[in-house]
Amino acid sequence: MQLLDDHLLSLLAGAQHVMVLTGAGMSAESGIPTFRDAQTGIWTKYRAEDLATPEAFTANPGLVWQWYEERRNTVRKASPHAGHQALVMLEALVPGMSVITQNVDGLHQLAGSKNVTELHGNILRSKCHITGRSISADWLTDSPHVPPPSPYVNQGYARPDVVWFGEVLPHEALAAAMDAAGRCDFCLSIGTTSLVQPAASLPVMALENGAALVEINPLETPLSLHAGQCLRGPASLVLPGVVQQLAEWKRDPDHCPRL
Ligand code: BV8
Repeated sequence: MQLLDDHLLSLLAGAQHVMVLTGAGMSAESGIPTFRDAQTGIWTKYRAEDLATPEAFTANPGLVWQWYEERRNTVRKASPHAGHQALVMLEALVPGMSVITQNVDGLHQLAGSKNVTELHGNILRSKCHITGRSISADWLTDSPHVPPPSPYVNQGYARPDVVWFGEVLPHEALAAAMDAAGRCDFCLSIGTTSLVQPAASLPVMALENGAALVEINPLETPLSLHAGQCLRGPASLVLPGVVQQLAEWKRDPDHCPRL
């Protein structure tokens, strides 16, 4: 497995704040299809980007709700993999770390990461599509309707508490992410095509603020040419390797002389 080069490893060892941006590729090895993966079953004739929109929900709330129900079932069965666990260990090895995720599956929190910002919401939460008020799971399971009606307003429906294309991101989440991008001295971009905005701009902001950038992705992305190093492998293998390198580096007295 590809290793972080010594220069970048020394920067990571000395980093005061690491920003980790993750995308759908981070969850792929937990069994959650990425947005690039072809849709399966009855969904083959739809593109994910077309279903994840307010227009699709307005046009056919039942269809969009059903698509999310099937994705929720996949998420409920998924577990964090060694890459998620490695990020939990990394958090213990560096003074400050922010996990900024585009994913809506909650796997970073399930793995034990403490400082997680969900840019695009969470598929396991639902809200009223008119008022935006949170709707409890009990209300949803008791309802025979698809989608369940909102408990708050007539003509309201339950919808997933995620950010659809064309919708603005939650202000607090975006502010936290931009703060992390402005403060970090090391950025890891993992499992993202770096195409969806404004998330894709965060590693670029980090670079502009002088941070070192490493990309972890089996494939090239538009961000690759800006990265100090691209580790071309799956997150579940590459991340544990990087964390092991860092732990060994920190144990070596030549690198971190005892005070
Ligand atoms: C916004 C939640 C302001 C939902 C998601 C026209 C009108 C309005 C807006 C736009 C417009 N044109 C462009 C925009 C902006 C738009 C955008 O960026 N569009 C793209 C398509 C160009 N953005 C927005 O709309 C955002 N809001 O801009 O608001 C605004 C408002 C109104 C008008 C103007 C502006 C909102 C974007 C959020 C959308 N919601 N998710 C849901 O999940 O259902 S995005 C969703 O898709 C994911 O969250 C994720 O962010 C994205 C998929 O991207 P990736 O995570 O990168 O994953 P992908 O599948 O693409 O690739 C997987 C990668 O992993 C690959 O690189 C692969 O190589 C790698 N990989 C695979 N296996 C592994 C691996 N890596 C490591 N290990 C492995 N094992």
